[in-house]
Amino acid sequence: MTDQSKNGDVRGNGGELQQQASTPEARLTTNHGAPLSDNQNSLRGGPRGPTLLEDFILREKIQHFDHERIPERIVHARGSAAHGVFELTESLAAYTTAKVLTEVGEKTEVFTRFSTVAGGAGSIDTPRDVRGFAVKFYTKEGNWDLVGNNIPIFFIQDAIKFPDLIHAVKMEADRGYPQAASAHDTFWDFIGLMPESTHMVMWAMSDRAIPRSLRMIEGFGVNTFRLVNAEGQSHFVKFHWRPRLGTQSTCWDEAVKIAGADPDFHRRDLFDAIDKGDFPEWDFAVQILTQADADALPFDILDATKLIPEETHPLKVIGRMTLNRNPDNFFAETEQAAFLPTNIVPGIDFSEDPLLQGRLFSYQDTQLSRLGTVNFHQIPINRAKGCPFQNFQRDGHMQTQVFTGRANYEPNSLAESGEAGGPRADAKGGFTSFRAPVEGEKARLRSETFADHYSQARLFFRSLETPEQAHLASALVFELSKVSLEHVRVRVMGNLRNVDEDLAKRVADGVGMALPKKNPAAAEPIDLAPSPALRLVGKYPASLKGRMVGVLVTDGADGAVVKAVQDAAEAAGAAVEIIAPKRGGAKLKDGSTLKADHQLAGAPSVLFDAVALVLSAEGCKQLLTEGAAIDFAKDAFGHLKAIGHTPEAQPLLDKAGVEADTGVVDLSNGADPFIKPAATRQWDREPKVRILA
Ligand code: HDE
Repeated sequence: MTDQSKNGDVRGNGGELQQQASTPEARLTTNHGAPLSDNQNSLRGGPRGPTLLEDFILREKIQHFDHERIPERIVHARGSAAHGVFELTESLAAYTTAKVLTEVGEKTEVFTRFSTVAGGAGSIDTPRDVRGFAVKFYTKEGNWDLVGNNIPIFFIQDAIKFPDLIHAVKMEADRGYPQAASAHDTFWDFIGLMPESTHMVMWAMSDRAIPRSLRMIEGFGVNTFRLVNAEGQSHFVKFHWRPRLGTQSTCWDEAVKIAGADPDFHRRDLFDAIDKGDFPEWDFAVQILTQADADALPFDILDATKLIPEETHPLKVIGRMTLNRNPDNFFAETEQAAFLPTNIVPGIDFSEDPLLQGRLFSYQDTQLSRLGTVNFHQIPINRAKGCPFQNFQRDGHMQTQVFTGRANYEPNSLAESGEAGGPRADAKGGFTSFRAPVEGEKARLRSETFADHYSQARLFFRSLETPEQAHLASALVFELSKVSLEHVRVRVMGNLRNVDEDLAKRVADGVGMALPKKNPAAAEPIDLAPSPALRLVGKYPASLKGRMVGVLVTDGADGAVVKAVQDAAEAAGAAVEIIAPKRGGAKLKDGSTLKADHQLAGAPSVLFDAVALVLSAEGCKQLLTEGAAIDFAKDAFGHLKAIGHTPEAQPLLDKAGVEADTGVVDLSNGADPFIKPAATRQWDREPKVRILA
């Protein structure tokens, strides 16, 4: 029973307060606007009697809840997104009429969604996986969606293999696992049987597939597109995103541990950075090729398993994207965002890449089952914002537009009698397909020019720095060791021998198997000049900008050292968080209390890019029996991070097996010497902490 008090609030039987609205504007209503008097109790026949079917308020609320979920994306289900702006800095007017690429200084609103591919919507952020990098530009000429990845190539050459690829990588059909992992039989079975996937597998096994932050990944349009200029001439184009923060990856062991410590690691990182005004930025760049340039390539520009080395075809930076606003509502925006490669604007066109051609059908189609209606373009996040959209498409589920008048067909002459006649096609400014010549017999064919599956896989491996090569080899060892079918391992290894004999030997040795015979290659691989741009290590300057330093502080610690680390790290562009054995903070040497951002057990060092241990002698002694503290130091060392420390922390470092090196810095001489190693991983340390293939 409820009891109405004087101020209008209602108390339930347990005496709990039920908040009441005091104005019509503040009051709860049903979906249809009827005001509610009670949001705590359903309508019952007597205080202990049955709930009545008549309770339309209960039924509406529960029924809405029952239908809250929509089917998740079949791929790229797990994603995080942000709003932002794209600013063009250099015009491509010689190549295209697209306003978004020709009006220098123009700021175009964007919505960008990053994603993993294989896992479900509730899976972890840090599996070994490709990352989606989808950008919706709300241009003046309609939405342009550049639906790319953080890897410039793809597994397959023809869209007809996509369902097979995805079935193979997702959880196995009978057992429903593994979730968000490629290390299992069916994935490697498919890969071994599909030599064209070898190049992409190199990338997927590289450190690119275990990024530290979504703010630190490159993006690629992957497929070849066309730019079409005012004269109707076409150039091929590849699109690239370059993170201003540089790239950074995790160690595999670190990625695995982050998954436990914070499954939302990337989502939180992106949200927090934007929330505090540290807006991530990417340069936007293009590679432009004439038909003659394309013909001179040693591979087919229409083959999505190939990249165009930027050493031979340099990138031209033409703009910048800044992500500066978090979504207000995850479901309404991030979940309902529908990216479509078919969303292009006049002046941009498709190539005949058979992978892209299949994508042109798939994305529109999948929205129908995911969002349930042909009117998904009317959902606010999907609406064209930069210009009106108007046509004679009508009705359908969830139609939200209220059309007036009789004009729902074209041609019509209604305007002749004074009625609104509706929009018309624009022969000059409207979208015109490039008049690409088409010839040949109708057949299910793969062009001979798609036959070389290994040269670029070799190019990629040989372009990497030594630690990256070792990580790639070790990732292959890890993944193949999870494969239970021996013949699958043998076949994959037989393909690898076409890539690089040394790599194949290292992997076979790591797995503990004999090196099998080389598989026959459809086209003998050739040696291409290495492309340093494919590396991660050393490609961008070392930086602490946008990174996170974790400072572990105990009671009795010297506050001046904490402050020195904080000041130096913040001056270098990093954020600093304090970790203490108790959430309430640490009582410092001078008697003051330093507030903590985290309790030690909930903030392992995997969540930080560099760490400092500012401990008192007594504090250190206590931590010697705290596993979380020992792991904190041990993992920071194992994950090649810089460790700053007070001399009093030495017993903990010893217990954690931390050995002296240039990345382990005594803070007695100030925090500055800690900053340089903190801005990078200590690659030299790696042979001391793990056996790599
Ligand atoms: Fe996708 N892909 N894809 N894909 N893809 C989807 O569309 C598909 C491919 C990519 O944040 C789906 O709306 C086919 C390449 C991203 O919402 C689906 C083929 C590249 C996203 C689909 C490919 C991508 C998707 C699932 C082979 C890099 C997430 C949900 C022909 C250039 C976008 C959806 C977001 C999503 C189909 C290959 C990138 C099923 C058939 C290559 C970033 O339509």
